[in-house]
Amino acid sequence: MKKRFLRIFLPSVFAAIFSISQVSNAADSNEPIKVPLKNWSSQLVMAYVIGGMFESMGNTVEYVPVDNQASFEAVRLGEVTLVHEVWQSTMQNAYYNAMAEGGLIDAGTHAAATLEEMGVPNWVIEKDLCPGLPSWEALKDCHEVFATPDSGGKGRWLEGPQSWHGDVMPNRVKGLGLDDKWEVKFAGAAEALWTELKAAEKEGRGTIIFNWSPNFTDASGFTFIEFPPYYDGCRIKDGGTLETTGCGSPPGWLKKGANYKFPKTHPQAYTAFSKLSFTTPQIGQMAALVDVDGMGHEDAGKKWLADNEAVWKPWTQ
Ligand code: TMO
Repeated sequence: MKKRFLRIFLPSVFAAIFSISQVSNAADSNEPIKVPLKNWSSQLVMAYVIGGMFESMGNTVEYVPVDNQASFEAVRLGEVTLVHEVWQSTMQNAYYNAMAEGGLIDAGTHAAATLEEMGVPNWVIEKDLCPGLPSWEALKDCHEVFATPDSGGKGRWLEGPQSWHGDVMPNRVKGLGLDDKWEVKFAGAAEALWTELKAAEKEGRGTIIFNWSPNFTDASGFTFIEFPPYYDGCRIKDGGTLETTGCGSPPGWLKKGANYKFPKTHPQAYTAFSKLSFTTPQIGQMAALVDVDGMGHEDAGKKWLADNEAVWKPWTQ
């Protein structure tokens, strides 16, 4: 009697419970979702934004510091679950290599388009410190305005950390025939670029730095220099020559990627991550909370979530 009761009634009891609460979706695993922490502000704040979004859905999150270029292999191997800011111009090779090796999947594209390029704060143009900017050709005649005590009379071309792009900028300066007038210096970290922006403005001298968009400087006023257009193979490391390596940076997309198991182990979180898409102003705001307002990355992520529920809540439902 008892057995028969269980056999006949239990399945219908379960069916009733599930249909009443409409829990027809598969539940996420209790295993933590591993979110990478890298070394620039928007990536770090967005890590806490996405982690907080997963937590609001009942998931656990673990934050894992990773080297940017190594992070794509780490996703492939499942050491981190996802990457949320894949910049086409500097990361697509590592991203597609990890995909071709098997284990990293494309998890969609943000609304924001990207550019990583040398440029000047707008006041350099407004004060006409280098007539002809933003065309690169203007740099032939105004290097003195950009000289610093450490640049030996040449203009200082402040590139990001060398680990970001290797020899791309020294090669570009040579390729454009600017190497007798310009000296490439590498910043130790992203923060050194923002320190330089502030110092140059205070001293009223010209400055040229490597920068990117989306970033907090979209709102504060920054103009990218227009170089000869990029094409596949123009750079020396891609088979180009001194004649072609003067090319600028390519505009690009901003993608997401995930370990191939993520949709299966955490279908709800993966669905939200796949839907998630940030715009240029949203990513700029995330960076500004840290680089303009001086907040810590984690607090900035919490603030952004609190201020923007209407943006992210729909992705989790
Ligand atoms: C770290 N960056 C946004 C320049 O690729």
